[in-house]
Amino acid sequence: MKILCADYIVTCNDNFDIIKDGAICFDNKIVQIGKADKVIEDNPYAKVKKLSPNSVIMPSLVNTHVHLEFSANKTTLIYGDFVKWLQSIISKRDELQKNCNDICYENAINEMLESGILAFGAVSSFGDDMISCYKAPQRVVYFNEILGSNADMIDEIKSNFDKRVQKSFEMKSKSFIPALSIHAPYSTHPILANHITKLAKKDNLLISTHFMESLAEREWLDSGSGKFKEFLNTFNKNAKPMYSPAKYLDLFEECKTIFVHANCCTQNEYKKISSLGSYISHCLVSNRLLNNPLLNLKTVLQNNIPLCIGTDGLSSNISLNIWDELRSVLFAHIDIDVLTLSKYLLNAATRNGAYALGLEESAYLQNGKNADMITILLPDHVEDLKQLPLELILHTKKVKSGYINGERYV
Ligand code: MCF
Ligand code: FE
Repeated sequence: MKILCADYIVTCNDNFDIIKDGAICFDNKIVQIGKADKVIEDNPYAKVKKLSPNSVIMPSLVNTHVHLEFSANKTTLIYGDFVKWLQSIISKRDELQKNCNDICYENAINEMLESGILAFGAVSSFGDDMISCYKAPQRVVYFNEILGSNADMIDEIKSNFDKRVQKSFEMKSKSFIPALSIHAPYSTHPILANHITKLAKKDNLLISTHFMESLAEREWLDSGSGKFKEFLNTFNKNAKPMYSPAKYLDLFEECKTIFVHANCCTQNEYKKISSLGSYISHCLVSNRLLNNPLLNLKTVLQNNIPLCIGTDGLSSNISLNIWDELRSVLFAHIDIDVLTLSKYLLNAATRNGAYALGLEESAYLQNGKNADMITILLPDHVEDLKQLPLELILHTKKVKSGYINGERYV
């Protein structure tokens, strides 16, 4: 057993307790957490490590939405317009896919690891990233993605998808958890979407889906018009929306779902997302680059929808470091008090993300939970503990160490 002592422990538990001069005693689970003197006294045989002054211990960070397969993108894709970006990813995806080799995947996974992301949800379009995700030190929820609207292609898409899912199940382990993704309502035929929800219910699998990300998607699903009409007409002259937004949401009844983006929802849609017990993954930098509206956080809060954080892929971000994302989120939502928002965001990036990915045992720091945690060194002393969440978001770039199941990986 080991004991780590730090000036501050941010537990992210139900009360958001912060322990000053605290310690955690752990093996693969947390054995005891509390004031350092007491923890050391109660566990005389444990090996004690005192972290440098101004250190913080907190739960592992969770990136609930990333696409590793597009990690080779730097300046290839077109930003500034969602539909133009979609067109560019369709025309460039082969090139991007070819340019992301094992080292490219490893770099992306490492960037996340060094920032303290010890669990992530990866959406995989082709299965190329499966082995890298399997080998990653982090806990990975691997969302096999399905998409396609052409009725003639359904059998082929399904059989290709089923093979990928099966492969991911062969690799299933404690830290590699297969799951499913329906790309979006504008891109996925109801037969394919139903295939996924049926499978999810049968095997109790998580689902991730992009939903209501752009005004173009809103207009298309509401009235079959707008930029999406022009775009989808290039594939099918008679393209029509395949769902109303309400019908799409109905698909997820009895499923454990993460709605990614959800920044263009109506009040009724937020109510429905809330009643489904689903999560919203907020990918703010991606939304900004693709010129999509800012998520209304107050409305999400009012509807009691748990928010989690996603970086999205390097296809619509410049960084997979979750602290970069958190700083952007903090600076963008100017309608919420900065201290309140900082606390809310730490919860979103830790416990909510863990719950969203089905990793309840790693959600926060408490006796009996997994010893999944990170340590951070702040540049100076923080007098008022109310400031601590904000200071963490402002100053952290890389973590000092990261433990998964009590084993050190950073
Ligand atoms: O979250 C962003 C924007 N919204 C939709 N899709 C994606 C995002 N990042 C990557 N994607 C992928 C998606 O998984 O882009 C492709 C899909 O494979 C677009 S559809 C050909
Ligand atoms: Fe995405």
